[in-house]
Amino acid sequence: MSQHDTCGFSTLAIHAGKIKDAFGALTPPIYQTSTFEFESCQHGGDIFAGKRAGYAYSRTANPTVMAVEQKVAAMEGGEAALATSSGMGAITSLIWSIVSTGDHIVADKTLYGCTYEFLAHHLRRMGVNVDFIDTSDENALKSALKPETKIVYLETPANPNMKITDLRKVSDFVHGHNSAIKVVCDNTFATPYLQNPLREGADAVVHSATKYINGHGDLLAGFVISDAETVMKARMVGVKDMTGSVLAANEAFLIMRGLKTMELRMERHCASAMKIAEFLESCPKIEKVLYPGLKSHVGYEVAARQMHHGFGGMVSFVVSGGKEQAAKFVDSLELCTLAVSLGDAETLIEHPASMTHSTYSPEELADAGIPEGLVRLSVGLENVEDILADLEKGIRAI
Ligand code: LCS
Repeated sequence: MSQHDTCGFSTLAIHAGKIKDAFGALTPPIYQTSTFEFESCQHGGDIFAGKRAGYAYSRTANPTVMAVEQKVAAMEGGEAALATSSGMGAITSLIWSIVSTGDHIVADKTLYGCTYEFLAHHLRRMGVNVDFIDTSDENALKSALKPETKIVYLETPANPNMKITDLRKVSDFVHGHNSAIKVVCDNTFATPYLQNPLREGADAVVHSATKYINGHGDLLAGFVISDAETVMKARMVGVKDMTGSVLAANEAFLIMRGLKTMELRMERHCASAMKIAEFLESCPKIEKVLYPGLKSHVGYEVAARQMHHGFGGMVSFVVSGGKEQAAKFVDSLELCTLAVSLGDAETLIEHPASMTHSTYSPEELADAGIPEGLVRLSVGLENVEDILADLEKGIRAI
């Protein structure tokens, strides 16, 4: 048993992947270098051939980036991790390294808007067939799987309507059908603190580390976590040759700095989000509150089982009166910042239908369960009473 199997989350977030340098530096050195000097032609050739360990060029590996990769792999319970320069870099680098023309992907209908755009338009343009279904519906899953299916792709909780999918059930069903199909879960909303899809049977996890993993709204990054072979392909085919979505050493340093407080941050995000969800549920002008920690959420029981320690910091709600009233609500707020992105110290609020999910047509939005009046709140780390007071302004405005 390795140390990582016995340590608590915050211990891993602080200590895993530690770099031991010549000076005993407490924090990881930033290896701000594009390339690495070889001792001889033989030495360089051996590194390129994979015959010996070592660094050659920072598009494939860099010590600071490697440190954050090891940390995140340990936090997710995966064999290996690949860091990328954005969440979209992680998603596209993984998928490009798996599929070819003629292959098939089954994806959930409710996804982050750019993931949907990539799958629905650009991958299809390249001859990869993609079917969008409700992956929590076993019959839909059963009829969607084909001999050419390579990936089943989903988010839970899903952006932006917090739909919950039972990862264990989907993974067992898909692997029972064909063990070669990779179940890929975007774990951005849940974070590795609250949910570990690999432990629920998924094959690969992707993250937008721009969000909670970094947690400070000051950079873009992504991760792929999986078995060593899948990660190696995502690195050597996906990033090295296809997307070039390389994470910079300085960003890796900042992510490690952010991770030291991840457990503390998530506890506060979860506690405040629960209070805010309960408050919104008590407001007659709010048609529906979508938060998996509420007993009224259809996914509550599954979420309570597969998400440990809490239900996350994202709360979505439907304002009565549709888009016009939703806009009035959002525009009347002062503390909550009107901005896309999520997982930061600042509470952020946005209107998915016109912003993050504007890549969906009105019909696709309806089919994916994203109403025009839906507002998405990323509950920040401010004093919760101040956030509640601001939201009361929104309620008064509608
Ligand atoms: N996956 C999910 C679930 C996301 O929410 C996002 C970005 C991505 C992947 C892509 O990550 P990025 O390339 O931006 O690091 N979500 C955003 C959002 O909801 N608002 O702004 C970005």
